[in-house]
Amino acid sequence: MINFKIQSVHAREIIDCRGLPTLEVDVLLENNITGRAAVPAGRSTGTHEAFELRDGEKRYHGMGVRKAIKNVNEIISPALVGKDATCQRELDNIMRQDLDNTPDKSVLGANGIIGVSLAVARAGAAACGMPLYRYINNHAYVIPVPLFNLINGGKHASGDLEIQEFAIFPTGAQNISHALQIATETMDELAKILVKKYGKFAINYGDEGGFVPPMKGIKEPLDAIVEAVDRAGYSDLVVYGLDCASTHFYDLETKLYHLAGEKLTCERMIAMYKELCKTYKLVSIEDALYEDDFEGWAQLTSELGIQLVGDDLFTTNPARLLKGIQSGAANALLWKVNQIGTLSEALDAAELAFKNGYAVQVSERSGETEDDIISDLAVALNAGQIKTGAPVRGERTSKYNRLIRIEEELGDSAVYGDPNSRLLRR
Ligand code: 2PG
Ligand code: MG
Repeated sequence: MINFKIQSVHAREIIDCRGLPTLEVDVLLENNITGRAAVPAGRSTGTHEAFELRDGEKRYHGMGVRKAIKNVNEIISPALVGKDATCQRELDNIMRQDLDNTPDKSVLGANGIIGVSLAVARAGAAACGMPLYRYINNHAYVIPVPLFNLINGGKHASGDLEIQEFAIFPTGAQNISHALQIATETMDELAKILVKKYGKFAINYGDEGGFVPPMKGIKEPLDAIVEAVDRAGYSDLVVYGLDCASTHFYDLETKLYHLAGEKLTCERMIAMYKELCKTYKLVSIEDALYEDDFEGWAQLTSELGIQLVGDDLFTTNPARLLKGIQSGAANALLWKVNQIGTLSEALDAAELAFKNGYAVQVSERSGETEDDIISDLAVALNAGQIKTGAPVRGERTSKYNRLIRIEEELGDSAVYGDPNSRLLRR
């Protein structure tokens, strides 16, 4: 009889890719098996995300997470000791309902809770002798198409671009290794184009490993990326995506978007996106409009006909997603586990999305660690798409390299990309 009982839960403070503190959690079972997970952090966060508890003290300029750690070690741990690690939902419910009991997990801190939730999943999988993707879904087989973010703007970069992410989707690649080859060769070509046109500082990296050239607007970066793809010889295999993170250039008082020197209404934003879709092979736009403008989103969704992903709009929250479904806002969910704070709730959000014909794009945060858990989760969901930055820097490559291993493990049963996705139809 296998013993799945939790012996201890222990959190420690580590640092993320921006040099900011975050939590790493170890869940130790009585059979000496450990599950470990590290917690990512956003920078262009949505207002409706679960509460991230920071110390607000002198050390690390207020960004320490010792209070969240204390909550894990002194409140969550005693409540979970002796419980079965494979009862994920039960354990998540103990944390969110019995111990925290706020809608945004503001008593204990969602950063602590999600760390425990993910470490519990890893411990359960390890105790069952299974890879995490298989433990979560016995029918997991889809290797996600990566959305490689090659030019960084918005809050992820110290440049002038308001749009946060300019990305390529190698939808025509044969497998994940081929997708990575396409992305890195394209990045190489892009570097040459940027250095030639803007000088050597143009290829400094932003938060997600993409370049930060001194460009403006939307077309200038898109043109450079399209040219790079062309020079690399992959025009037939690549389509394009944006994360506009538009809430962060939206003026709440005037209700106007401040973009590339202009002040745009919602209608003009939609018209602009339509124009862009005529010029570029754009298949996916994330956070094209303000996070609370469900009406504008519904209009956008009915007019555009491409994948429209809700990130700050939904914050992986089943209640907000339901509102979106009912109002016809967006047709895809950006899926970030730490936005909601437990794995079970995040899985509920994904299920709700799929049931209603919404796509799910699994995503990293701009503040990541080397933890590669989202790769397993993306495969577990058969989501067909993952967004985890440029194919450089350890906190991004850890995810891509994990996908290579999973694809190898799945062998002939692996399928690259979801054949039913609207991404592959354009
Ligand atoms: C986003 C994310 C990840 P952040 O907006 O989609 O790319 O950024 O983690 O800063 O919220
Ligand atoms: Mg986003």
